[in-house]
Amino acid sequence: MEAPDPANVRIITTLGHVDHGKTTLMDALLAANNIISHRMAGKLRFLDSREDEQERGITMESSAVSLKFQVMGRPDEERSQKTYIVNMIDTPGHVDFSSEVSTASRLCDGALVLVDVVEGVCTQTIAVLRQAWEDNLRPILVINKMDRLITELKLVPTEAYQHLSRLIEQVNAVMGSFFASELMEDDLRWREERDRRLAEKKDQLADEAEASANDTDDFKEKDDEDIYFAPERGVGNFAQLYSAKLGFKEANLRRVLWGDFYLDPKTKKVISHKHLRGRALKPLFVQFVLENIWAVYDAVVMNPNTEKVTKIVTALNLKILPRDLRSKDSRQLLSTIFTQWLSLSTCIIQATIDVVPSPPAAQAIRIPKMLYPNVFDKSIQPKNKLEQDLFTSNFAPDAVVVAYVSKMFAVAAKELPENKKRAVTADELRQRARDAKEARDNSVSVSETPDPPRAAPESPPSTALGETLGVSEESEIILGFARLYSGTIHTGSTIYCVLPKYNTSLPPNHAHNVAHLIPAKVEGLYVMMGRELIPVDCVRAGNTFAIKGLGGKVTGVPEGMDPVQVQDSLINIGGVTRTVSPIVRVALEPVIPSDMPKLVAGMKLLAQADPCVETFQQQTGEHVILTAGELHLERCLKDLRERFARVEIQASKPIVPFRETAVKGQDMAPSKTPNAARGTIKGASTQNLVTFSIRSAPVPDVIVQFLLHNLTTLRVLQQDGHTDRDTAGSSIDIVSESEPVGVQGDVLHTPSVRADQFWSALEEKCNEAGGDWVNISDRIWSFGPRHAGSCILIDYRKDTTPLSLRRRLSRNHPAQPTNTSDNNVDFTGYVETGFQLAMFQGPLCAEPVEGMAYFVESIDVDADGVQKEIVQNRLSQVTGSVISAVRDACRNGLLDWSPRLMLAIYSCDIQASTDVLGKVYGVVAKRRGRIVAEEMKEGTTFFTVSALLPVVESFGFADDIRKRTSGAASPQLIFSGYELLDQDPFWIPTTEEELEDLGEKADRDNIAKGYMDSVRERKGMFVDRKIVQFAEKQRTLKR
Ligand SMILES: Nc1nc2c(ncn2[C@@H]2O[C@H](COP(=O)(O)OP(=O)(O)OP(=O)(O)O)[C@@H](O)[C@H]2O)c(=O)[nH]1
Ligand SMILES: [Mg+2]
Repeated sequence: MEAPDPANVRIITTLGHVDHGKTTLMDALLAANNIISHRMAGKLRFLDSREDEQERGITMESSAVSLKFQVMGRPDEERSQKTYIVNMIDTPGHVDFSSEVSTASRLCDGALVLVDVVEGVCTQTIAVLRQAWEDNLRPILVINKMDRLITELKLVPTEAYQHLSRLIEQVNAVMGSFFASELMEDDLRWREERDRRLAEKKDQLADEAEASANDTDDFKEKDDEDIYFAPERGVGNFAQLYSAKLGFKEANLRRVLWGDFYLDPKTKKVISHKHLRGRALKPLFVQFVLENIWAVYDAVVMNPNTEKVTKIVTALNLKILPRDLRSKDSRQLLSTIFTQWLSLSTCIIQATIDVVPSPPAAQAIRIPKMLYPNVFDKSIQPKNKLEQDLFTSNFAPDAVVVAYVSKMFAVAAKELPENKKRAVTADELRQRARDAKEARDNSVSVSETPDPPRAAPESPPSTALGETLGVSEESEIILGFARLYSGTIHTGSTIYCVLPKYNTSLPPNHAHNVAHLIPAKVEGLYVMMGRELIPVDCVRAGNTFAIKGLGGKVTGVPEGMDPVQVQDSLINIGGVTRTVSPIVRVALEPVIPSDMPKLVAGMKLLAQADPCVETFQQQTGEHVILTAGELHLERCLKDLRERFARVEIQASKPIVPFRETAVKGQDMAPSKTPNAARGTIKGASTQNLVTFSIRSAPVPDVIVQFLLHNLTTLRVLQQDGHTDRDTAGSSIDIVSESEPVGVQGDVLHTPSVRADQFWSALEEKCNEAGGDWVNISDRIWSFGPRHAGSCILIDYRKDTTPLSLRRRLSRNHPAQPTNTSDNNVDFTGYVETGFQLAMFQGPLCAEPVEGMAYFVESIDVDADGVQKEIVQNRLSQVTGSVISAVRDACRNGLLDWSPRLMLAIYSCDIQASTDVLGKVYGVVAKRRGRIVAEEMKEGTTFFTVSALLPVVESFGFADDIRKRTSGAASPQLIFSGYELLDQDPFWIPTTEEELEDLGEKADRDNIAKGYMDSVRERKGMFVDRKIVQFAEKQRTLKR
């Protein structure tokens, strides 16, 4: 494909809720490019190339195509044909695959947001709109499945018009709420303000539009409400059709074709609602657009009438073969008529070209935001040549080559074009060997730079991985899916892979960076056409492409292979922000134990191919994968079995995270430490060298909520101050390297405050909570678990300057005064480690703790005793025992209150018709879920039911619902956080009544204990349970 002018390139993606018709829409565009036949368009779902995608009718992986279109210039420009290249990505709508959406939207400049006209705005619609907003994509709203209004809801045109306006208003309300939250304004106030402004403008606009429509001058558009979807911008097609007929200028007609505008039958002029004077006229949109479409449907489908159809066809001046006219297949006839009359692909492409900016224009806006996400200045000037090239999408030969690889994906080696065509000749093999050798020499020359010798990257690049498995026709090749932001990339050139953890503020040869900068050779470049890959020699900036030869997530830089020399060109455009955190964890095991190496290699490939999967080896030695949900898990297992590992695999039951916490119960047992406030635990290290007193208490809800919402901010804050903490060496990280950062099942919210406002906002919340919490924020020593959570360690000692995280992190403050003099050992770091340990694995079933505070009231050190230990070289025993004593104290402190488990909860919206509603309720109740809202969808017989469902009880839920309702209801489960299960797992009946009702142990009815014990059992912890009760009775039963 010859390189097109960058101004004629567009990169867009389809976004939308599951089943709203994205892949079907892509079919129509592919048909227009003659990739598939028109007849098959809509039936084939060409881009769903996986077998299971076709089977289930659900997209699971995003796929890309590059399409070429000849488009006539707009009337106001010169009327010449131009060739446009539109790079498109089709994304899945199911929430389990939303990581595919984030990776796709990172690469694109615009998005087709599809909304099913009947189902309206659904959960994923909102999620994808947010994604588009955050990634600065230009969205185009596509209201899809219009035929359902006619054939299913049987609306008349006027009703349909109202339905459409309501729908657009809903979508705009969603857009508006993002806008408002960006301004951090009060939501309600903003909404009222907008309504008022719109009402005011409506009258004024009506006059203007009315005047201008009847005017013969061209109207100049001014968009101040740029963020909203405005249908009047989308009716160009019709304006073009009718302008001549009605004698209006096209641009003017466009303005009034949507909205409360009417054609006065007498004067033949457009009037606004103000001049209606009670006449029952229909809006222009109804009269000229909807009624015509309805007429076609009526003649073809509802009341088939060949004569009428012929009339319409002649009136519209369409060329339909008589064979088609007489055909029994009314759908076919419909689509033939509409393709000719109102071509979907033309309309979509025209809109894309008009609305979505070209890569140079888009990058000028998007790149600064990507590079400086925390700078809110509107205009950021490029600081160096690299930024200059990036901002302008410069493809000149001297431009820096930077590509962003948003994801890695796997294709079977035999699918690659170079392997497809013919067998490799002996000559070529030799050439390949030579190439490979050269590549090796090249990479050696890289490490021969004067830098300190660096460790070879841990994991070999994936292609090498494929090779170790033996590249046969069978093996999988990992390709990178990328967009070139600047420069021109050639096959055979050498690039640097900048992995997500690369830190640009440090030099490339810094120990931290070495492992995150991997040189690689571009082995192949491809333009993607769905399942086809077309090899190309070079790709210019502003295009998406597939690249072979990479290991990880990269941005690349060519030539001049000394990393220090190219330091200025190395940037890290960053990882993909994840909207769902993987929550379902299973341990895997090959059926034949000797297949283990294959499984491990396969899991590595899987992790590269799907960024939302995390794979690692647990400390217990188990190989574990973490996935977003049940469906996602199924796909991963299938991929492992059939593509990546090719061995039979056994999966454990899904493991679901819990949280532990404590509340103030009604009648708690007496406090463990007599004569002290509840929760106080006194502890000591070996030989009482270090003694301490720590008081635990549940954190007030306002603070917990605030912290949970701002986990990301908290992490950012501490990352910035990270180097300080490293040197201070105050705390030891407790979890093995291989586990992913963060605690499993964290909910990642959009933070409500920015990093610089964090502490003052926290202070406010603390003061709101009152009591002990007033003015506490300066005494906060650490958060947990893993330094960012809702548990707080507070330095409450009276006699010292409190250790304050806030002060430690604030840049302009001098270093923390440490109370270490030369011969005094500072034990505070070990105290913190003990706290972190206890928060990471709580006392109930070693799950993370949420919402507990620990006030350190005293730490006393027997300095002389410690000196003696140092002399005898036994300090590490002391420090070790401090850690475990603090850990135990924190755990016991929690148990001193009334302990609780928290369950991971899915929220789900189920659309169900009235007749199956009862069954839906039954399934939800059986799985200990509860209904939180129920709403009738306007203008339909659908109910939208919102329910909450514990994740532990959710496996098989979607199938269960589908079965019980014969497929009428199909829920999507979205992980929404944790909810307290208000039951003490240690509760046992005490009163006589309870004993009588529930038996001595009541474990049947203690759900919390049930969950706790099952987790403990899994982890091999002690479980307090009698296996056989009433043995005699069982014997009698058997008889
Ligand atoms: N009535 C009607 N059905 C449609 C239309 N477009 C698509 N469909 C149907 O909607 C269903 C879903 O279509 P897909 O294209 O697979 O939807 P999708 O958005 O790609 O779904 P995911 O990728 O799984 O999120 C299919 O059964 C299509 O036949 C339309 O315009 N009218
Ligand atoms: Mg699809």
